[in-house]
Amino acid sequence: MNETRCMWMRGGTSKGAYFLADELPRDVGQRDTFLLRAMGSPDPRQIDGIGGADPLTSKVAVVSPASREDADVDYLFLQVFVDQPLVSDAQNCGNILAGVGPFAIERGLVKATFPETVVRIHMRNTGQVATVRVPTPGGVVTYRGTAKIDGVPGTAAPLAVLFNDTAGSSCGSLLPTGQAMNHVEGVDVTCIDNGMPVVVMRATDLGIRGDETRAELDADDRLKARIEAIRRVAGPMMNLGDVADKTVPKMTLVSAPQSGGAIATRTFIPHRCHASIGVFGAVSVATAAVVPGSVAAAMALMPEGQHGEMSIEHPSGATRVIIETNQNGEVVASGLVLTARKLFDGTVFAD
Ligand code: NQM
Repeated sequence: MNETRCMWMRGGTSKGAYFLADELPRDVGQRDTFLLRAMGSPDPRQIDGIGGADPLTSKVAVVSPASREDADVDYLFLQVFVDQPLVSDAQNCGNILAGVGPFAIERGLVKATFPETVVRIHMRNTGQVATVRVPTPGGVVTYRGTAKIDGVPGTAAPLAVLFNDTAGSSCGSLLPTGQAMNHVEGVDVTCIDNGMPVVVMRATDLGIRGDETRAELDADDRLKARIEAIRRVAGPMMNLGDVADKTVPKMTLVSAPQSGGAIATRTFIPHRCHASIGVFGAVSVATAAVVPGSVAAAMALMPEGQHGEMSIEHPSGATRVIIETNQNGEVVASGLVLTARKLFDGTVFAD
């Protein structure tokens, strides 16, 4: 296959190519070859493709009719590496998820209702279902609106996203090591998975303040080598096996909140610093903050009650996450508001 239909969308604070599954090669090897060529990988500039030379803009959503009854569509997330010839399905992506509901309606997989359409999305990477409310006044998707998310200029239509069963999505349990805190390579860590495997560490334990810019942290090769050494040990402890070629676990350095939020973060995904924070990354860090004895709990400023909105600070602002706990303090649901925008619809070539 040398060309196929493709919609280019911003989803949350990421950007990617959205495809219908039956418009891509069925064979996984051929599919990945096509996607690498279309994105322009491997090349740090992705000059010969549509990728944006950043892991956050080299993403793919593959959407198909649902394979289970409690969902409307299936969504497979693929990370196309920028400078390696790799395509990975080893992680989910909550930002690209934001565009899946609108895309499914635009392509006719889901019929729009008035004034909004609820789309239940089976996230194939991890096996859970997310529920997204897509504004469809007049029976068509609207991208314009008043919702603002940090890391994206301007405003857009709000997409309310709800997750119920994301604990242990990739690692089998919320705390895959069985403990709220472990000691790895001389550093206290909390290994957690509430939608995304994340290793939470104190920024100060890694010799930084926690308010540095993305560029400053990306330029710090010693820091990045230390984080990678911790990640290689933590990965197997989190039931992820050898993580040398995987994009999980994500590595989040936390510090006391600086702008009125619950906690401040700098996240490596895993080799470059995130411009903000991933959606499931934010949900997992927020969850760590409510786990007694975790690295995050000690420094987080928590909301009152069982239905708390937590603001997870990051390099370009904050992500507001709703974390719902039961009487025992266990997290039972999470949610947040995202936005997405259709940028281009056409044919992508991989000649
Ligand atoms: O954690 C980046 C992103 C992500 C993933 C990454 C994401 C999530 O911001 O749910 O959204 O962590 O690689 O798109």
